[in-house]
Amino acid sequence: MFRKDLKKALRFYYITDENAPGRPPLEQVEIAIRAGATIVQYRHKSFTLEFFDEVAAIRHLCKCNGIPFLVNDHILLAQAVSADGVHLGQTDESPVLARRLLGPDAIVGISVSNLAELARTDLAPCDYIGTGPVFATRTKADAKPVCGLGGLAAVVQAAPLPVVAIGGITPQNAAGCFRNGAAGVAAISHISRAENPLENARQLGSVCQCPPPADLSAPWNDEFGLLHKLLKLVPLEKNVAAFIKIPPGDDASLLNQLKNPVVTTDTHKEGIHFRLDWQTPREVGRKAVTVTLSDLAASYALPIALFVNLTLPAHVSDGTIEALYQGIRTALNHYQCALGGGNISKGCQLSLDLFAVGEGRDDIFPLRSAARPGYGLYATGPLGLARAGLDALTRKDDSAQDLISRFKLPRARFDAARVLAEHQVPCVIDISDGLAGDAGHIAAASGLSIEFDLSLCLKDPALEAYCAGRNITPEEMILSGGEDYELLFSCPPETFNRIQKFLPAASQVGRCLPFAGKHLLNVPPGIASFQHGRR
Ligand code: 3NM
Repeated sequence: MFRKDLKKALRFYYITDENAPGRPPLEQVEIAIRAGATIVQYRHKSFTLEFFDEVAAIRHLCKCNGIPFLVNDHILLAQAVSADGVHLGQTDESPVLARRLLGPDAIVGISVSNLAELARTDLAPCDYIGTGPVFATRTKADAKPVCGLGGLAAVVQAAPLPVVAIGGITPQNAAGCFRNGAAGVAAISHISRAENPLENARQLGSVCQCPPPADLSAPWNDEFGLLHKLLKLVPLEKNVAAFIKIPPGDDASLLNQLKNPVVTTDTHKEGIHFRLDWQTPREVGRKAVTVTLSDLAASYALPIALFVNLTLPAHVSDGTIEALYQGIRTALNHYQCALGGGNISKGCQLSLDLFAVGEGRDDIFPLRSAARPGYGLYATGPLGLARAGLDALTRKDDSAQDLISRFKLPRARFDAARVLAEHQVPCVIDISDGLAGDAGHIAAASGLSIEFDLSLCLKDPALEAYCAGRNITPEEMILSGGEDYELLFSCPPETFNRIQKFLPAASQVGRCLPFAGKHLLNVPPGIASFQHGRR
């Protein structure tokens, strides 16, 4: 992912020093990142597996801070720690092998100290060149003769790849390297062996014009401290405090008595339900809560309390976790739901397992099995928008922001649920699998056939415009998948006529018939319902 924007990433290049007295590589990298380093290379000439944890920790730190991490010499070590790439010397393993083993997205760097070496080097599998020593260095025992700014400029002019200057780099001579065409400067001892390494690193960062980050994002490690902090981030608002007798902080929280407790749970896993390269952590937190509470809306229950079980890989930073919780808080405040408690554990995949408790109604609890032949099938709002938004996201189409935000930030339709409940609509489901999928659940549970009729269905103009540009039909988007979280409901047509004035965006999407051999009728060929994990 860094390969595309490599030139920018090469600007302030820090290489670890295994021989810096009293300053281990992890500490060096922390300092370099604090000062604005844009890329880090782990270099350890006498590496053995006893240092594996050190490499993994540095790798995590770079990931938390969005900085590419490369390994010097060792292709397999780079692979083992999922590094972003390798840097190879002229006598190391070949760049061709590195490319083959690490894949097309890996960054592959190669050392080239002069024009003769450049002429001998196969640059096809490489992404950048390290040239040096530009100035005298004591850090590399077997360094080639100093090439000076002239030697650097010669390689820069002859090479088709960005060049990083290395060897004896200081803030005083770095500007000369940039003037001679270097894409970046790589430093070791000016930082690793300095009396005041942060100060030296900051000076170098300033010459590189690489601003330091607001703060270092450290990998999380204190489960209880973090939980405590997060619970504080979501204080019990006055309007929901009445739901909870003893708030979170003990082993469990004590809820006030509920007449009709309704309980639901939902899982949101990175890579399956959300992607942090598509959605911000705030958006992920907000959507996860909304989607979970939407099940309460579809049960005519009002939200009372939400419980959050977070699984966090070590590389997820405190900042990301806090942003997730800020999103959770936004949604909880919006739907007037209390945070009842939570748990945090380490795991390989970032995941939010949410449990919600709601208060159901005395008079009705809607069921998927309560549709009857003769009833109509209706949706509380326009459909297909979230599916089209997902389509736009995968195609990196930034012009469809309205649709993308329908995918990222759906609404739970408690407002519509209240209208349906007051009209005693017996059959409801929230649309999380697309119309075909969720209508299929109703048809199967009710033992009948549903005939789609999308000619009656309200079509959103943004969806129609998007589909026209993509040469697909809105019906495909409406039926074939997506997470609209509108409510799909079935009731007698007379009931719908009475409801419509309270829900002007509601429209008919089909009708219920006695079972006719198939649960879904009038489905255009090629429509498959979207299911998580089948992308
Ligand atoms: N490679 P310092 S010079 C690792 O010329 C390395 O290829 C070089 O360390 C090369 O910043 C060098 O302490 C050492 O001079 C650079």
